[in-house]
Amino acid sequence: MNDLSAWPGEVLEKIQAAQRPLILSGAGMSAESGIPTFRDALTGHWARYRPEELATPEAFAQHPRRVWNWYEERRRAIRATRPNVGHHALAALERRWPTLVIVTQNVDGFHQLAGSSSVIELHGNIQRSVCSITGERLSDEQLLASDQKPPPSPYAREGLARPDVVWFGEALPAAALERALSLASRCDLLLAIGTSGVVQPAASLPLLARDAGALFLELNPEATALSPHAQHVVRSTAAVALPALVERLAA
Ligand code: BV8
Repeated sequence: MNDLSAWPGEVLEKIQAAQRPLILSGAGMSAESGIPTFRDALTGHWARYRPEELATPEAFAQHPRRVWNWYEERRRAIRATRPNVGHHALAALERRWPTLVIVTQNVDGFHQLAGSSSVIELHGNIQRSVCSITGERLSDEQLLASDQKPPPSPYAREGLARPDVVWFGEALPAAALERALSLASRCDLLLAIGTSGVVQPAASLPLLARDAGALFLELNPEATALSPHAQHVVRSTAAVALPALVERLAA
């Protein structure tokens, strides 16, 4: 069901006029693929933890097996599902707007899987594992060489395999952040999709764009920390409103 009313005429005209659109996506983008959003990623037996307690280098240092198992469970959940029609709508929009870039906080790789070719991963990718000391990539064979959880790293004596994601308290990949900041300061449209706008520095990108003169739109079924700053809010979901946007722009 496409919610055509989600994009009123005057907003649609401004979107159509955009030359340098930028997308900021968060966990809500993958919610309709069945992947719990980050703030509710801790369901079941994980519910006694907060994400900020597991997604940190300290947690990994103290409880490597617990942290590794949480990521293994999330990796399995991601591999058991697919990008949704919202991801595919953004890939279709890129065909209309070759300059479209997606800056994502998500670690599931679903934008790329759906066919988007210009994706900046601010927080890494859960499908990749690296050495906890050297940061070198571990292959599936190296991961499967041991049944320890987490597997030992072949690159450093005390090294362990860790997910190639940015934990709280860790710096974002410098090149990715630099490019995202530069694009946000030069875009003429920023659409934030499915993010609560809590995690920094990603959450500052829409405000940077807006202060630099861009039209800032938010797509989210709920109010967020970013909502008051948006020039227009689409209270809908990614898998409903994004195909509708593609349809409206194609009309
Ligand atoms: C850093 C990878 C410095 C791991 C993640 C104040 C200012 C600046 C920084 C800080 C600050 N206070 C604290 C900090 C530090 C911290 C931070 O921001 N903490 C938060 C809790 C306040 N930031 C950091 O530590 C960052 N690093 O600052 O480094 C530094 C510099 C130099 C040297 C050393 C250090 C690192 C942050 C990255 C953390 N890693 N992920 C993993 O995934 O396990 S963040 C994690 O949160 C995910 O990536 C997630 O994507 C991201 C943001 O969450 P959201 O995507 O917004 O998801 P959420 O669940 O919150 O919301 C979902 C939304 O979707 C909701 O609004 C919902 O309504 C909506 N929704 C639901 N269904 C749908 C939908 N929308 C559309 N359609 C639907 N169907």
